[in-house]
Amino acid sequence: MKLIVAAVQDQDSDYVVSKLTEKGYRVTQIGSTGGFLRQGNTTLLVGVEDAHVETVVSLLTASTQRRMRYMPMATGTTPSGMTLYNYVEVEVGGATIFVLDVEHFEQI
Ligand code: 2BA
Repeated sequence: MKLIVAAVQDQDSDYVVSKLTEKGYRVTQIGSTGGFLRQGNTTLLVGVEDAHVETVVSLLTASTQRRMRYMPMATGTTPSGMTLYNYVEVEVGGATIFVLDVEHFEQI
């Protein structure tokens, strides 16, 4: 058995979860924050038999999109002390996917 951990964008999370549950996969949705942008994203946990990993990864790939985000970056200060910002473009997602071996699985 494997545990698939996937960071997806909030905009895609409801759609991805509905696609996964439609196909009979069980999923846990956790609100998370990306360390670089410090913006909200969603972490999904999907426990599956090994033979289903490829299907779930394909589903995640098909149900998420890459998007541009803009991150404010301080570039200096005016003589009056106001901070000046530029926005840096950052491309985020579709999905960042980890596939982990599950040592033990039990439901009580
Ligand atoms: P964030 O950490 O907020 O990263 C958002 C996007 O910023 C990343 O998109 C990437 O394009 C860029 N980025 C991140 N760290 C960077 C750095 N040190 N220098 C330059 N650009 C950087 P994605 O790669 O698609 O990642 C989306 C989200 O997936 C991340 O949000 C984070 O929450 C998660 N993630 C990505 N890689 C991870 C990893 N190796 N371990 C744990 N979480 C990860």
